[in-house]
Amino acid sequence: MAKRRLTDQQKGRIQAIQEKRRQRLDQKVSQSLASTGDNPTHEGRIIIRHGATLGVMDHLGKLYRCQTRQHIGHPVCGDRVIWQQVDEKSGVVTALLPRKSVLSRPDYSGRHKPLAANISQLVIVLAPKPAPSGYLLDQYLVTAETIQVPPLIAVNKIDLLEDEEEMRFYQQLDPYKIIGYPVIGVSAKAAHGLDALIDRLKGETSILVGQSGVGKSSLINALLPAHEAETGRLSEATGLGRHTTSAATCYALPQGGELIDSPGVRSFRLTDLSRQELERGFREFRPFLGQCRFHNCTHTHEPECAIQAAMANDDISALRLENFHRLSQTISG
Ligand SMILES: Nc1nc2c(ncn2[C@@H]2O[C@H](COP(=O)(O)OP(=O)(O)OP(=O)(O)O)[C@@H](O)[C@H]2O)c(=O)[nH]1
Ligand SMILES: [Mg+2]
Ligand SMILES: [Zn+2]
Repeated sequence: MAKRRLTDQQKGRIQAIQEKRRQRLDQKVSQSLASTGDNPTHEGRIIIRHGATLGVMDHLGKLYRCQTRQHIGHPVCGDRVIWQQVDEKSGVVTALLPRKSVLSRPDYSGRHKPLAANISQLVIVLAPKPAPSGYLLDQYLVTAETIQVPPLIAVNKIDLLEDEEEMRFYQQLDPYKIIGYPVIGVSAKAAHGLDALIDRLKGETSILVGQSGVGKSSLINALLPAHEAETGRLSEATGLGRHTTSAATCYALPQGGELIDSPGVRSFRLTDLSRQELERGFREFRPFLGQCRFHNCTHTHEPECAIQAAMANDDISALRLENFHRLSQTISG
């Protein structure tokens, strides 16, 4: 008991010290926001964003805790920026460079907020446990199609499945494989299938997305033996503590490529999407779009519906069409 209390006390003290240090750093950076005028500018990469604080990496791989000027937009993990050094550990971001892609996610109010930028691959992580939830996979795939970032479906925790269960799990994904989405099986715990995953990550900036608990951070751990050291370095540079899973965080892979860990979701709504975008987000619908008798066909009950006909012809799976209908009820456009 006594020992436990002491530990809690120590923890509190450490937290207080960290908080003070954070405040001092913030103060210094705020003061310097006004006074970096002539400091040399550098190009850098946002590795993590936490509130208003950014972890910026310079071209040598050194991390700086930065704040950002108000007017430049909302830099996020993966963004390329221009920044000015304030002191040996901190700086100010002064410009956001153009993005190749951006992945957004609705916040609690339903407004889309950027989560990561300049990604070239969306790795959707599924697992037998927690079981895949409804049409979350379809939502991610629609997102990938809309932002034009190719997806990869990664089934993690295959160590939990016996042969037959494994087969059944993959069978659920057959409709996705048929329409061209790559599916791979891995186990972060048993270090299984990691080479195939690494092959697909090489040369890409990939983000791991999926339900909370499917093992995104565990995969990062398995792929990055130096991960612990890296998070330590990150927390030191940003003063954000060791647990960075609450924010998207970018890691460099030893084999080449970058991997972004992102906080898990339970579900999200594609509120910002138009009906047309949703239709195009189901890639196998595309050859049939515009061919229904009615231009505003909902593909449910209308006569001469090309989508319904394609389903009857096995060109569109009943499951995907059902998920489309469920999703079309959630969008505003
Ligand atoms: N059996 C098994 N368990 C795993 C595997 N990968 C991860 N886990 C376990 O699953 C749990 C969740 O793993 P995390 O890596 O924290 O999951 P996450 O997706 O990062 O979760 P959030 O950060 O909440 O989004 C942990 O208890 C892991 O030990 C795996 O391949 N096999
Ligand atoms: Mg995590
Ligand atoms: Zn139709």
